[in-house]
Amino acid sequence: MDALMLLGDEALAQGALDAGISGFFAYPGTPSTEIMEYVQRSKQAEGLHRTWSSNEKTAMESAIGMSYTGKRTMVMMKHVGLNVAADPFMNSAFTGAHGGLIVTVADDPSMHSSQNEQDSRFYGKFAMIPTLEPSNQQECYDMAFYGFQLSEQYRIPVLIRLTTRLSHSRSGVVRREKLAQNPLKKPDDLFQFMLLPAIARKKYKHLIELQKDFVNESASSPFNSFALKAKDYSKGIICTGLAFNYLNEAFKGREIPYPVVKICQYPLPAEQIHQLYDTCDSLLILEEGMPLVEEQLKGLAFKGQKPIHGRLDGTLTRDGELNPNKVAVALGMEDTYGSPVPEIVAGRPPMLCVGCPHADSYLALNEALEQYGRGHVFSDIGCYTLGFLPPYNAINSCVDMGASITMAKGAADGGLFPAIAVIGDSTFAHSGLTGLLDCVYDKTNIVIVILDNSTTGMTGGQDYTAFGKLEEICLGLGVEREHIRVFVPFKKNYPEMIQIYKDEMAYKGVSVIIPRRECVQTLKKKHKMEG
Ligand SMILES: Cc1ncc(C[n+]2csc(CCOP(=O)(O)OP(=O)(O)O)c2C)c(N)n1
Ligand code: SF4
Repeated sequence: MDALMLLGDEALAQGALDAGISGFFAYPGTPSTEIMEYVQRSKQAEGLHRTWSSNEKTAMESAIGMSYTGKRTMVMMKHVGLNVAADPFMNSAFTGAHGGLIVTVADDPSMHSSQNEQDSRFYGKFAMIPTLEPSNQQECYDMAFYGFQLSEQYRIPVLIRLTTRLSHSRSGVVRREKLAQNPLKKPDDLFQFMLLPAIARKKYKHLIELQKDFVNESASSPFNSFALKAKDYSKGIICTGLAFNYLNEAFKGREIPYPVVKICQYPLPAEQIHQLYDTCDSLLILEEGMPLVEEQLKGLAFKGQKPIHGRLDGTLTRDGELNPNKVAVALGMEDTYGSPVPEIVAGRPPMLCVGCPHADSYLALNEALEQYGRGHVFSDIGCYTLGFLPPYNAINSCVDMGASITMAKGAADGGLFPAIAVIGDSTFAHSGLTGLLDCVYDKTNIVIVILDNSTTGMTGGQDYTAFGKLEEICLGLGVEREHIRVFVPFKKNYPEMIQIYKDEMAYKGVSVIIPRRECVQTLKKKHKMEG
């Protein structure tokens, strides 16, 4: 079969395409975005579902719906997206799958572009479903085949957890024989997706019964390995996902003197871990992300008789991603970290692009708010979050997608005046609509600024579902027509923009202001494509 040089994200996408998938559902978010972008570029994917969803919850539910039809499907998101999709995700462990259902979540340890560094393996454990964690790009590809097979065999969703370095690094991937798509076939059991309490209780018992099968699958998984015979038993090593690569890098010729258990499929294969514990003087746990395995081992079972080293005792940093150097130091080897960055190298904080429309929207807003001082603007997540930094210093919060409107509402309910929410157009489509409806229902005294740059700028310029419909949506949700104001954010328009901000602050009710001008980066891309 032919080989391709692929990012981890792309390898998983190509694996799913070759494994007979019928549809992808996703909302963009680093480091998962490239999965859908690859599928959207792929000729092989023509005719499959591959457009962006409004948010991760709608994407997850659509994937459950496609699984209902017997077809194979995958839903993709970044780690915090799984919080948004948590309700259908957790319940999908109860409904189970019909057609193969893979939930792919890309985590971002070290928070290169995220609000937190939560570890999605905990969600896999929480939902009690099989979880796969590739250690290289080939495994990303192969796990798509294996994940669908496991999902269809046990009628259960399978979680695949990626991390930034693997998602965004490239390696050769050998392809397999392609599988055909599944035909349309409704579930044999028409109660399968019906979670009324009486049915859900039975489903929970079934899920509990499946756990021993999932452990057995982990014990015989092609992605787990148990090298229990070794030269030196002073240390036994358990490593998960990408950490396996770092471990191999630490030893010349990949000759590791210690016994090694490689875990890329969960739940944990308990028996093999017990064997490792019994034969070694101590354990070292190398896992990318939070100490999920280490915490389980340090639980009651082993009563701490032998030392277990990892992130919890400071052998490795408690937070942040691993790297070959951190792993080598944890193994007692020399610290080969490069020399410190010289002082002459200045830090370069991220900035809005020159000519960004958000810059003008903020500068005019600052002027309109001058008499009130700082502390009135609740923002959200997107390029416009950079309005926090100088020279704008324009916003005061960024918590999770959609929180701008609802936090400003809560603050207005608490008596803050003026209460301003600033939200991007894609973020508004993702999770701003229901917050706006709350404001309309309560006649909240609030000004909501929807920054319309015609794209999802922060993640590289994807389409979004409310494009071209913002005014109609606001009208439909009950905002009065005369309090939906649109302007073009340009320096020459500042007097008009400031006046509009002031007028709407003076109005005691719900106002929506839409500064509308395209992102200069997407505009550049368009011009380039047009030649
Ligand atoms: C729940 C969740 N999903 C996805 C993301 C990744 N993400 C951050 S901001 C953003 C959207 C930004 O687009 P928009 O609101 O249009 O603002 P812009 O960047 O274009 O200014 C996305 C997808 C996230 N942080 N949280
Ligand atoms: S990518 Fe677009 S929206 Fe983001 S900072 Fe640059 S111009 Fe502004």
